[in-house]
Amino acid sequence: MLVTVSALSPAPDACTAAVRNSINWGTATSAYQVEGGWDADGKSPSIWDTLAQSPGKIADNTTGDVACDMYNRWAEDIALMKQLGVKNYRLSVAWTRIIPAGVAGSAVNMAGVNWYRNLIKALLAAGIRPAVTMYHWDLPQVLQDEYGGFLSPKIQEDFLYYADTLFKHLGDIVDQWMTFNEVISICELGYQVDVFAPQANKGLGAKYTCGHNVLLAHAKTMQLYRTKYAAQKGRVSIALDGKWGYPKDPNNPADVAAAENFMVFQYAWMADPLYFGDYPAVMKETQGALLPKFTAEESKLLRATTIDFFSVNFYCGYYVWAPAPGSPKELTYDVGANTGGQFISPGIPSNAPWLFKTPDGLRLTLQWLAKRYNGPEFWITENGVSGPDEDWKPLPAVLDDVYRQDYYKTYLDNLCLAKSVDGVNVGNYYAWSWMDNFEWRDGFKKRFGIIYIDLKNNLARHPKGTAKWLSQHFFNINPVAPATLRAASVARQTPAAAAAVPKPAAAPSTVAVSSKGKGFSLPFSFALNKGSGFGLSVKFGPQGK
Ligand code: GBH
Repeated sequence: MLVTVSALSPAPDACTAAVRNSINWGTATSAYQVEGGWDADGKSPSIWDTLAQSPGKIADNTTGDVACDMYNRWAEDIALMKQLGVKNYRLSVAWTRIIPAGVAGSAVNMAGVNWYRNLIKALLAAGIRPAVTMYHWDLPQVLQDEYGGFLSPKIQEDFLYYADTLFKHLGDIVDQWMTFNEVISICELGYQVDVFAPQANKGLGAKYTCGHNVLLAHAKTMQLYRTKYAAQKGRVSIALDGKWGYPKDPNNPADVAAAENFMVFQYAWMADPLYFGDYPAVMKETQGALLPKFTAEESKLLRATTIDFFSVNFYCGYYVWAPAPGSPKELTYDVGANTGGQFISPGIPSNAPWLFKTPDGLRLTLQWLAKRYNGPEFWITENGVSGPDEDWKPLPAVLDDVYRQDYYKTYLDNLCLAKSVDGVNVGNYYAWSWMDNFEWRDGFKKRFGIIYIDLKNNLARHPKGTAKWLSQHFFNINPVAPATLRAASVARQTPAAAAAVPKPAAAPSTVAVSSKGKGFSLPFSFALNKGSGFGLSVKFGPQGK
């Protein structure tokens, strides 16, 4: 369809051709959110099938049963990606298609394996390089029923068997892997509280137990890949998420310390064990017996299996301030301890209560992580926003997504500054999401796609303005991915290539970023946190669900 959209704005200032050339640009989805085919070809139910199929759980009463029907329409989607010049695509595999019975040693469902093989081969043939997440929240329901899913150490062995199966059957055509997507979402939203499946609601200790099992399953997977599958010569990581913490009053040392802890309790909870073999000191000191301990052997395994690149999902930042004196110690710095309340941010609100436009938060997060972990290669594996009014606006007006274009323009400007000015080693970037999809508890009410999905007309796909903007300035910058994966190593990301990015002669005048800067001076409103009234005034609890 021919549509008129607002004139495409230029590339962000900091994203010079040289900087854009030094990053691999792409877009992302996850299995349950786009595939549909929920019981096709031997697939068993996952905990998200169970949740979404229960009446009243999803905002618009949709499910992922069909979602975007990518299970049947993948050829069309790949053709559209190719048309827009997309060269990198992050997808996830549904565990329940591959090992329907879940447990280690049980049958591999070759129909499921072959669906992914066909998809990935078609991607490669279209010059698109895949990056595959093994677990994006769709746990086999049988494993939840049998032993409580991620609360039992048994999950480690079952996950390892699943990972082994993926390396064995897909490792010849996939060489970029992420074990898990967003441990905070898995463990806090799924096990500590009841926002996401399996809605365990078992408290803070459950979050930490879950995270511990995730870390050990991940480390064992890394070890397996580096021994049994070393010849595949790929790279493996784990996608971590976090919000940037802006100290509410940057001149108040207590707020600055709270914001620092806010970051530690998100990223360092996972990344300190991955890099240093243990949880951060402040977590061990304050969380007491709720936080599990690593044995000497586990700690050694973690240190020996450091991730091959640091994968970050970034959306926004919040204000953070010091907990009230006398707050219970184990809850003091836990980002999810509060319930009720609201997210408070210096940024411009979006139509999702948790998501604000805070573009410099991306740069600040990368600076913080680069410093703590000594400058690893970073991939932004998710970044994006749901557009206002896209759940009701008609075609073609809905495609003119100026709000989203501005989001990407400002965030990518900061990403390019992080690379060219701060020297952060940014390898890949994936816009979330390729298409509007099943946005978990929000169903199709929140649309993150750069491609619009017409729910009223057979799920027809229509590129939004953002897709055209990204296509012109970013996707088409990248060379075609090599068709054979062996050759597709990280040549474009060598230190020499990164060093070749010219630094601007003068520092950009527009963005002043200090490591704990305020960022924005927009008006904001306070909301009282219902309930606890202590701790960081940011929560990840249910929002009117
Ligand atoms: C990502 O998570 C997911 O990886 C992706 O699947 C998803 O589509 C995308 O975000 C957009 O949401 O219900 O108000 O308590 C980002 C982290 C965790 C942010 C859950 C929103 C819900 C908060 N997300 N959170 S609320």
